[in-house]
Amino acid sequence: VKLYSYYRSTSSYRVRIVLNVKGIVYDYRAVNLAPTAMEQGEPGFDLVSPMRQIPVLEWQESGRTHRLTQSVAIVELLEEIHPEPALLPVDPLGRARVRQIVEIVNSGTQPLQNVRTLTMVREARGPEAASAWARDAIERGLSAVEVLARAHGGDFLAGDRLSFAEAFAIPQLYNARRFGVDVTPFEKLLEVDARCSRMEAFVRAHPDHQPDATARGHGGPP
Ligand SMILES: N[C@@H](CCC(=O)N[C@@H](CS)C(=O)NCC(=O)O)C(=O)O
Repeated sequence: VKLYSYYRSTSSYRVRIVLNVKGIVYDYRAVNLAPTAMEQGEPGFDLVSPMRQIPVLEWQESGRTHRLTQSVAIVELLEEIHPEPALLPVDPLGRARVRQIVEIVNSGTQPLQNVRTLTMVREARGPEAASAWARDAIERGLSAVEVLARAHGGDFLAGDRLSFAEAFAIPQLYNARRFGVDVTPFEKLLEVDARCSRMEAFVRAHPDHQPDATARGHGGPP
């Protein structure tokens, strides 16, 4: 299995966490999304990923190359093929509560603060407005996750078991810090983040520990 990834791409970070939790060994294929490189725009990359985005999971089966994009689709496939350890509860409402957090991050937060959106806001309104826009989107999303985690969480965000909720919310919390969001009100999230940061699967998936991480990349947003 090969994962097209960029060290601080939060959507890739989600998939790295799930691959690690499930013990699936993968090859890391770096795609440099930095504004100076923009490798996602290279000719032919649309054949790998029609949206020219990462993550992309690639594998060989019966002599054919298969590829899948979209982190939600990828992790759902991994859950079905490698059911253990399970990252969705067995009861339907429990599963829906996990997916509720997944969607708050996946469709309600990350698209509002991705490179494309922020470039457009920056061009229309300037760099400070773009940073404020990103912080606002992240604060709104993580506040909702916090409310739900306080209501339904336990040792983890959607109960007492690790689930996709952490695979999505922890990378978004990483981005919150990167964009200078005050994360101190997110007490439940921080508690779960501390628990996850002691798990090897999360440590190995962290942006700082990817082969393409650079000292240059440890600063603020591009
Ligand atoms: N919904 C997609 C989002 C993918 C996405 O936004 N990827 C970003 C990195 S986190 C990307 O490739 N950005 C480059 C670009 O849009 O040009 C997923 O969950 O996989």
